Amino acid sequence: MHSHFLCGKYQLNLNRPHVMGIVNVTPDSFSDGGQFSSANLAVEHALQLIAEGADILDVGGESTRPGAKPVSLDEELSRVIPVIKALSHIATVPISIDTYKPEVMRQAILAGADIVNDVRALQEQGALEAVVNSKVGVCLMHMQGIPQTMQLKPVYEDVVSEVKQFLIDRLNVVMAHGVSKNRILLDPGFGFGKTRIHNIALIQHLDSLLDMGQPLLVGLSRKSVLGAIAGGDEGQRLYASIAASVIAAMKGAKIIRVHDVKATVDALKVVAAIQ
Ligand code: 7PM
Repeated sequence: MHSHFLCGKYQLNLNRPHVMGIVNVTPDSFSDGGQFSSANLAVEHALQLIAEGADILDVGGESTRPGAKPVSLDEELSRVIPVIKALSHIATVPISIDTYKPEVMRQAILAGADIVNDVRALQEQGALEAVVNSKVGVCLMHMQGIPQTMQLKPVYEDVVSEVKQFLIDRLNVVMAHGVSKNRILLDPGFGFGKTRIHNIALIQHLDSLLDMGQPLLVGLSRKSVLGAIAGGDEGQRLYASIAASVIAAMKGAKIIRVHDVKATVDALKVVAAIQ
């Protein structure tokens, strides 16, 4: 089997689990260097993640954080675009932009982004049009509700089949608009409108999402479901995150989105060796 994922100027051979390193671009509250210093910090962090073995970088302006207050379009653009511009010249791996806003997608693609990672699965008005006339790869993620309120009372009759049907529907819509199959990743969206029970059911049955025929991206890194299982707040979830990444890769996920790249790269080398 030779499954190549096409994304911008890259072609990834997903015959082993790949690591997507998270690059958060947040306002720098410690110095008053403003946007230059937060962009520089993010670029430095991104280069460190490449050195640690990241296969992809996911640049986000934090507009998709559950419960977070929305970031304005101008604020998001001014956070992420300078970082993508800088990285597109020096990075040796594909750059992903984590956004649901079509204008951010458009400008990120012009700035050199290779992948659009959209927690709203290109449902926003104009999002499909933003990616269709480019060569970027796309990640379509499932979410129930909207980030501000989605964790209040998520309800499913059958979480696995409902997430799967949503992803099938979005896959069909996106392909019908002219995005080829080999440009599309699917993601069950751990923690996005899901209780601990829902998240665990999705990991248990991750293999049943494989028959959609698309590579799966999984993000469990430091998420609260891991805190609920193993204890600890965000900074203390490394070992639980490694366990979750290994399980996801063993169950067939091809791209694992994480904060802790070096530890995950090592763990997934062990998975690759036995696969
Ligand atoms: C608080 C909780 C802050 C969760 C940030 C998050 C995913 C994603 C995110 C994912 C894809 C985080 C999340 N999670 N994109 N963006 N899949 N495709 O851990 O699971 O960064 S935001």
